[in-house]
Amino acid sequence: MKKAFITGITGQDGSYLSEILLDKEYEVHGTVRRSSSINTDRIDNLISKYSKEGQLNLHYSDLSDPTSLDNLLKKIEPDEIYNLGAQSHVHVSFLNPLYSSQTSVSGVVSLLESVKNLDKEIKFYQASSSEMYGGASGDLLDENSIFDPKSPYAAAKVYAHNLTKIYRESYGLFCVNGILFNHESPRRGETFVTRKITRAVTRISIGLQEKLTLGNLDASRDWGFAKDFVEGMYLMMNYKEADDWVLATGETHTVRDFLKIAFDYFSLNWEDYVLTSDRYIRPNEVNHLLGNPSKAKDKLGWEIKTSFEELVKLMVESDLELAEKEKVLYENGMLKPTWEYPSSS
Ligand code: NAP
Ligand code: G4F
Repeated sequence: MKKAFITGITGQDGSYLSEILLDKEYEVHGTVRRSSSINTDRIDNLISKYSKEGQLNLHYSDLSDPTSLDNLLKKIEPDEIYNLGAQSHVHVSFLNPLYSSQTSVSGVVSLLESVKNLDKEIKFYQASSSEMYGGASGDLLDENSIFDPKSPYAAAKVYAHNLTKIYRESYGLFCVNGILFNHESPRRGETFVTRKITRAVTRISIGLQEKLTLGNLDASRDWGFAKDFVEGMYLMMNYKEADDWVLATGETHTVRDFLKIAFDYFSLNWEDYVLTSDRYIRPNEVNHLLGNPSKAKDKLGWEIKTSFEELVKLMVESDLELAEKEKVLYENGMLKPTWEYPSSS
C-alpha cells in the first residue's frame, strides 16, 4: 500500500485528490489546521468511510511550522507528498501579504529539505499556478512562457515553483510542478468568483437574495473542472520522470460569460441583478489567462472531460440543492433573506 502525505487536504483540490488516492488503495495522511470551528466539511464523507481502518489519517500541522512537518514525515515515511496548502485567495494576498507569502515559501522549503534529508526517493508535487504568468501578454501560455507575477500570492508561488525545480536539478529528487489554470467545482471556496456567482444566482432564483456585487467583469480565465485537474496531478506523479506540466482547458471566458450562462439557466437577465464595486477590484489585476495543455495531453494522456458550459451547469445544480435546503431554514425563521451573501472578497 503506497502512502501519500497531503498538505491542504481540507481544501477543494485536497478533497478530490484524497478521493482518487483512497480509491487506488493509498494510505492517505493529511494536515489540518487547528481552528475554532471544525473545517473538515469537504472530507467528512471520506473520514466516515476510511478513517476507522486507518486508511485516512489527519494530523494537526501548519506550513509555517517546519518541525511539525519534519516530525510527521519521519513518522509516516510517505512515498509521495502533495503540497497543496496555501492561502490561495489572490485578493486576500494583497491584504495579508506576509502571511500569504510565508505560507507558500516556508512550506516548500521545509518539505523539500525534509525530503532531501530523510529519503530522496519520496516524490514531491508542488501546486504551482497560472497566476505566475501575470496575464498581460494575451499569449497561449505553456511550460516555457515567462513568469510575471502580479500579486504577493503569485510572487510566492514563483519562488516555490523555482525551488521545486532547483531541488530536482541539484539533488536529483523527483520534484514535480503542476502549473494549473483555474479549476472550479461545487467544493470551490465561496469567495472565488465562480462559486460566488453560482451561490448567488441560485439563492436569487428562489428569493433568498436580491443582488450580487462583483469587481472586474472583463477578466478572463481558462476555467476547468477541479476533478479533471486533480486526475492530472496523479498522472504527473506517476510519469517516468519529474517535470513541469501545464494543465488547462485551452479556452478562455470572461466573468460576464460565466454570469450569462449561470443566469440563463433560470431564464434571468444577469444585468438586472449584478452590481459592481471597487471593493472587489485588486491593486493589480491578471486580466487574461489562456493555457496550452499540449504537453500533458501528449505525454501523460491527460484529457478534459468537462466543458465550460457543463462546469457552470454542474455548479449551479449543486448550489441550487444547497439553496433549497437553506430555504427550509428561512421558512422556519432560522435564517433571514439577505441583500447578498457572502459579503467579502
Ligand atoms: P483551497 O480550497 O483554498 O485550499 C487550500 C488548503 O490549504 C486548505 O486545506 C487550507 O486549510 C490549507 N492551508 C491554508 N493555509 C495553510 C497553512 N498555513 N498551513 C497548512 N495548510 C494551510 O485551495 P485549492 O483550490 O484546493 O488549491 C490547492 C492548491 O493549488 C493551492 O496551493 C492553490 O494555491 C493552488 N492552485 C489552485 C488553483 C485553483 O484554480 N483552484 C489553480 C492553481 C493553483 P483550511 O481548510 O484550514 O483553510
Ligand atoms: O475567482 P478568483 O478570485 O480567482 P483567481 O484570482 O484567478 O485565482 C484563482 O486561480 C488561480 C489560478 O490562476 C489560483 F492560483 C488561485 O489560488 C485561485 O484559485 O478571480 C478570478 C477573476 C479575477 O480577475 C477577479 O478580479 O475574477 C475577478 N472577479 C471579479 N469580481 C472577482 C470578483 N473575483 C473574486 N474573487 N470576487 C469578485 O467579486
